[in-house]
Amino acid sequence: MPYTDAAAAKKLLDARPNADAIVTALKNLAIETPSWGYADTGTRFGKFHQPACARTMKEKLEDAGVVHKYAGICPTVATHVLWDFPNGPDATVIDYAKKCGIEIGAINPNVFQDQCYKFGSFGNPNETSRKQAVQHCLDCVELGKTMQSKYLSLWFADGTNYPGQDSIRARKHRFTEALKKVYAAMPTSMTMLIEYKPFEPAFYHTDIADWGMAYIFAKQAGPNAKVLVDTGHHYLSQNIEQIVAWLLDEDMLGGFHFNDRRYADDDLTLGSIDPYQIFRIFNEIISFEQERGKPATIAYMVDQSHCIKPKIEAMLQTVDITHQLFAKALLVDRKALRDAQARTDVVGAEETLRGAFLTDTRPLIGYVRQQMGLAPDALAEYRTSGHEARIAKEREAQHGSPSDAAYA
Ligand code: PSV
Ligand code: MN
Repeated sequence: MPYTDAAAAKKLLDARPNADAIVTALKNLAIETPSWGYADTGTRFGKFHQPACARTMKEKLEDAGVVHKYAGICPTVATHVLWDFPNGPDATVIDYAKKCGIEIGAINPNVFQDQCYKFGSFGNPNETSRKQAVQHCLDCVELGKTMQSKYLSLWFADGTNYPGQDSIRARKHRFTEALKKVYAAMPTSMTMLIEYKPFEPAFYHTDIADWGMAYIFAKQAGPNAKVLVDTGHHYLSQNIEQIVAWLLDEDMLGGFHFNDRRYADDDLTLGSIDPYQIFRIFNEIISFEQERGKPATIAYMVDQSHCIKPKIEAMLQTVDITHQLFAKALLVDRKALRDAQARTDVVGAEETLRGAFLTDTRPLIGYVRQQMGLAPDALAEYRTSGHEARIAKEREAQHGSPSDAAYA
């Protein structure tokens, strides 16, 4: 069993001069899971209901707590305000989260669902709509204060669907003005994350289409505003690790929304399609951190809502894959890489990276997890626990079949 292969873990670590630092980094990795990843979701064509899915905020917190209990590295849960607090702010959430062994992470305002956002939120030509969007974000800052959240995570569905529909520059100016207003209300303990996306739901232009636009808005807002990279929000073949390297170098990388995709923003499990891409992203981060001699402040968050995989299992699988890929990047022989680069030994440099990527890090993950007092293989442990069947039964008894339930 790879996760319990102690000899393989020892061999991996013995070969590294920085073995202790590798183990510490693996223990300290923190991955935030999304509340919306526990609720029933689907595609725009329909939903396939799961009896074990979370119907209420309490159940979402319970599920995030279970993921943290098994994974050991998911101490926070991101909240999507309108989906989680449909009746307005609820201060009891913070205590219930604690009871579940977790804390509230990023606060995600929702300025895309209301009818008034048909033509946008911060970019909308209609002042009333813009005001409503700004007010909602200001309310989210207040909610964040109550929840002791460190992040206000902003994503906008804004854009236009047809050429000529609106002035691209006027929309840019409206955005700057609104972002500044929200930023001004944030406490200094809070970081504003600005997410970009090249298309969807707007299909001619998106107001924050790429990292450069997010960077400019963040710079205009203030020093505690950074760029959020959602791995699914890029055109196919885009070099995401280069974006990450540049943002790190400019001290503008705030966080990630992790997911994988085959075509567009597909919400697939991280690393299920292209694990080498995620490895290369982590490689840039670890290379930066090791050169600086200290960790970068990056919010690692999952943004996946699975429609056919069981939610908790999918989240545990995601976190395990992330841990493994992070470990692979930690195993890169930095000196060998630097030397090969200095010699312009292209093959040698690439083989150094590939060697680390091809290493089976499951024994190392198992070893670290056991040191943390956890079972070596989180997913296997969960799958044999009977938890999924238990909550399915309990939740159906409480709420009825998911197809009849009112989703909160
Ligand atoms: C939009 O596609 C996005 O990536 C944003 O982060 C949203 O907040 C999230 O998905 C949930 O819909
Ligand atoms: Mn996202």
